[in-house]
Amino acid sequence: MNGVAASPFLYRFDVARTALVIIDMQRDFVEPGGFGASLGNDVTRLQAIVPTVREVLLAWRAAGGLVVHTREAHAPDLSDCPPAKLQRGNPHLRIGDVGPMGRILVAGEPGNQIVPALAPVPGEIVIDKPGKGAFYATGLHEMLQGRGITHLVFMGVTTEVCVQTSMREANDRGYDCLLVEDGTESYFPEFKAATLAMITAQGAIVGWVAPAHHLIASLSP
Ligand code: C5J
Repeated sequence: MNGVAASPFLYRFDVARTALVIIDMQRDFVEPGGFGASLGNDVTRLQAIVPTVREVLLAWRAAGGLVVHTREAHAPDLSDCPPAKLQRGNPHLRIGDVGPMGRILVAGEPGNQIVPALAPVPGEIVIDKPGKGAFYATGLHEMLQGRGITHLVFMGVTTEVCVQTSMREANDRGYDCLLVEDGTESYFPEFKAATLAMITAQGAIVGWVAPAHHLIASLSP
């Protein structure tokens, strides 16, 4: 059993029953010309966490833990993208439009790929999700149940949208969830801060939060 010095209190987990879930570290969110930038956001804030996410990913792989990567991705015919999602916001490029990295948030396009530093390796699970949450219309819960997973450690972007939605979905399904606070980022620092506070409120109502070095230290033999 491992223990991470976390907020609001110690997070205990067994690597064999825990998956590291990396949410949407895709070019579409962290590079210029993608979906995030099309909404007018400064993507350099999100790029900055890539080295930390990689450090945790390498430590997790070395510890032999299961890794899950997600991508926000739609079918080329957008049959899995409801009009309510397609029409929302005021981006200069909408989902499915052609941008400098191919069609925005469409599976298989260059912009939809996970950034090279965090690329999945054989044996890791890669989930394409049409929603913000990793559990909606993906079969992820069944995959995790089949492997005996009870705990999830989250990183990725954006903190208040796809990461928080996925954590809340996971919490409702009975997983104990930890968010790596410097392994997640938002285009809006105040939204990230509010999300960390909401997750840990009321005695870990959604889960725990800890810095990457605390998690890595807990993985050392
Ligand atoms: C958003 C995400 N923000 N991955 N997606 O639309 O958080």
